Amino acid sequence: MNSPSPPVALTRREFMRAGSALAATAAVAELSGATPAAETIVAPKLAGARPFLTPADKFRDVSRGKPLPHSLKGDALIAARLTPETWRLEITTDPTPNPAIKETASLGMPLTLADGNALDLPALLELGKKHEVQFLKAMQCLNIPAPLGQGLWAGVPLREALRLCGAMRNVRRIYYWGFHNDDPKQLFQSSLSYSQAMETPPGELPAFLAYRLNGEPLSLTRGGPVRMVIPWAHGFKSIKWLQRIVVTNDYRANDTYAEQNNDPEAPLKTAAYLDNLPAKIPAGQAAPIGGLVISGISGLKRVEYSLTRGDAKAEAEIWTAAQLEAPPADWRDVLPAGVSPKQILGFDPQTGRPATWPLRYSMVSWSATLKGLAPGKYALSARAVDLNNFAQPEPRPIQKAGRNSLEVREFEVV
Ligand SMILES: Nc1nc2c(c(=O)[nH]1)N[C@H]1C(S)=C(S)[C@@H](COP(=O)(O)O)O[C@H]1N2
Ligand SMILES: [Mo]
Repeated sequence: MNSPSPPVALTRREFMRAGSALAATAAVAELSGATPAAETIVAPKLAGARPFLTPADKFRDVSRGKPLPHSLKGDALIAARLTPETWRLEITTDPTPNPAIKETASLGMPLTLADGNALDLPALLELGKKHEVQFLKAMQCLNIPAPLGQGLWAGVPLREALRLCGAMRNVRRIYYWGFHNDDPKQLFQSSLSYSQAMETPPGELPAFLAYRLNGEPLSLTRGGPVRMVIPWAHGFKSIKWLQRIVVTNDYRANDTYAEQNNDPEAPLKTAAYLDNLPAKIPAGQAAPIGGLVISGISGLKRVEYSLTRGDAKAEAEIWTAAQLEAPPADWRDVLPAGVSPKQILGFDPQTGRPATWPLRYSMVSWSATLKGLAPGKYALSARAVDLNNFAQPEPRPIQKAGRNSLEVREFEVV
């Protein structure tokens, strides 16, 4: 593998400036002495112009159900127990244990609607006073080649909720689902191993029951009142409108996603995504390019891009390091009011600085500027290189373990 020069970090302010794009483009064009083309071509909207935290209603939505749970209103919403007052979480043993497994799971104290001891929101918030965790996480679907959004999520680790149920025996996995119109066909279920739920490695982020996003109560649109969030996984493990957790001795992952040919244990991928480019770029003008990059389970070393002439298929790819968005100089500029980075997992609790950059399971922008391109057709691609020096789409070219193909954008310099 070639080793390009180390990436240069741009401050957020520089990114925002670059985001007000044409001005920057024009300035570079002026420096290079080129005559601006008569035809006005709008520069690509640069990634840095995106807010660091995606507003709750601006996430790309991936939801099943008819009617969609977040379209319910009034009495239907109350009947669905999806208001803060009516929300309940049941934690039980497997109602349909696999007959092939002789020992069945048991719980010291199941939490059920029937027994009147299901967990309600005030009890969960009370648990949060002692055990709350917060962290930044990008939501990304295993099957969609673009991040859905990034949030500051807050809630209670799943292990703390499970401890409410007393002694457990013969539990190897934990299944959970959300509201699905009481229709088995609409069930969207996911699962974790017992160890994944209970034993968070130091420095890692726990599976948790989220009740806040970006400093606000978790909205119905994003899966509130309470949603599961699995930091290291794709979106399908982060079940919205959470209502039921089941402990079982069935050792198999029975995620709904597994039935659709997806790898149910695939972790979030390190991957770069390219913003759209205009179809035509005037010769002599510098063209800003960029996109987003998610730091997945294998971490991120750098983002690289490659530009090839569209008419020269055999041309060797040359990969050039792009610039990564730097951590905000002042986190107060991007975090909800009153939240200090010292409280957020993944940051040093003393200094408030991120322990890694980008933070694992979060996303940042990357950018570069193309200059001096001769007229002709081009193809641009971008890739992430992880901390094992594996360049996308390695080490996992199996797309059903998480979409990780190289994106290509074609354009013409005129
Ligand atoms: N109850 C429920 N939870 C769900 C889903 C769903 O259809 N129903 N979709 C999952 C999938 S596949 C993804 S990618 C994420 C998307 O989260 P978002 O809509 O908040 O962006 O939610 C997950 N949680
Ligand atoms: Mo998804």
